Amino acid sequence: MTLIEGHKPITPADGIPVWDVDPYDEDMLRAPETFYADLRAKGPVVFIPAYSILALGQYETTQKVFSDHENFVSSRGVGLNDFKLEEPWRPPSIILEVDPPDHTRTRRIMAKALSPKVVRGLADMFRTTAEEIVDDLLTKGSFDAVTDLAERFPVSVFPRAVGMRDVDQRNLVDYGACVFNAMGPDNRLRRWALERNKQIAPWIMAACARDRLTDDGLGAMIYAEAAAEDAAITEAEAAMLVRSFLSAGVDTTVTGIGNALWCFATNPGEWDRLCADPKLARPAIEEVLRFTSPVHTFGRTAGRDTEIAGYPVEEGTKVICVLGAANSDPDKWGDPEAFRIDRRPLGHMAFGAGIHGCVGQNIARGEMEALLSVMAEKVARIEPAGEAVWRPNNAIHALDKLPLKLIPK
Ligand code: OVM
Repeated sequence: MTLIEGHKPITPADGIPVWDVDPYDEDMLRAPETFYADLRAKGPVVFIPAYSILALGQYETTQKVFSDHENFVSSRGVGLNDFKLEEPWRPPSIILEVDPPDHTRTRRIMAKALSPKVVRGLADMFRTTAEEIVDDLLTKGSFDAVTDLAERFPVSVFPRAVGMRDVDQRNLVDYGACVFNAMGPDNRLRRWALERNKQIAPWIMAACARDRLTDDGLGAMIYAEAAAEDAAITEAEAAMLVRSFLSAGVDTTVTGIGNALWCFATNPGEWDRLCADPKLARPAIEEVLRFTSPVHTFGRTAGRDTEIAGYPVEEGTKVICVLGAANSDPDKWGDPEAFRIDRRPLGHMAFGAGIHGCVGQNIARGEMEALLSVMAEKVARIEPAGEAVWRPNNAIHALDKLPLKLIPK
């Protein structure tokens, strides 16, 4: 059988709309809003022949399929490659790219290391670091908020939380970008990722080793699980779970923070509201996540013959869940194109849904809250100082450049 993008080509069931579109076109990835709207308008499920995949963008169907780990598995990869048919581009993640019961065992360990209690213990360090960085930026004129703030803050606090001895901003951010680009088709972005990964992967794996981690971080907590009596994981698996921290915990929060700054720079009235009522920091974060969907697309594979919205779906079908489209579905959200920090968008899909829902979401929120709260105390206005440029990625909707100037209170 000839594979397409590393998976079995499918014949869509009668009645599923066929759409001749490339969701991974770089212009589309930079400005996805019309793609999101068109995808939703075509129906609950659409067939895209260019990649022989199904795509979902309406909130209800996307949420249902994404949470249905029994019919739509992760163990065959969450990108377009079917791990059952083709060699994965890197050793698969032992939490992301697995199903129960394997998933249950590793998920429990990661959830413990990333619990609300652990995150509360990091709050002071997050705040102090945010103060240092914001104070420094307030002395500058304009700066690039992508490198100098959105990257700098998480790269200052997250490796420290993990207990990393080796920190390299470029390698850490690029590794996340590689992981997410690798979820897409064999395009320029994915080919870049596979090349860049050759340089970074040895550095990443070395940085995950027990002796490259301090005794008091999240990494040490994972290794302690491997050292315990009746340990649930091996030491090699501990290294793989630390790799998951670095795969999923840097580029995602960098993107969330960059997107938050963009939201406020382009909606100064909402910044005024946050400054007037700092308790809005938490709901504001949720609205940033809904409004910009840092992870715009995530995949699943039909593990057996099943159905979507009443249409039969054959085993082996790759399904892309367009989280950005679900998060802007007018059937779910009133006036979805408006950025309103007091919206409280319960049920947004930015962290996914179901048993694979982001295990790091507490720490991600903790980082964003620390930074936004400190800025709300010190910064009167977040002013654009040039054109914002988006950076295409097969799974992440992130900025490439965001020139800003901060006006002190
Ligand atoms: C992992 C991993 C990588 C990318 C994303 C992710 C969003 C997890 O390596 O476990 O979750």
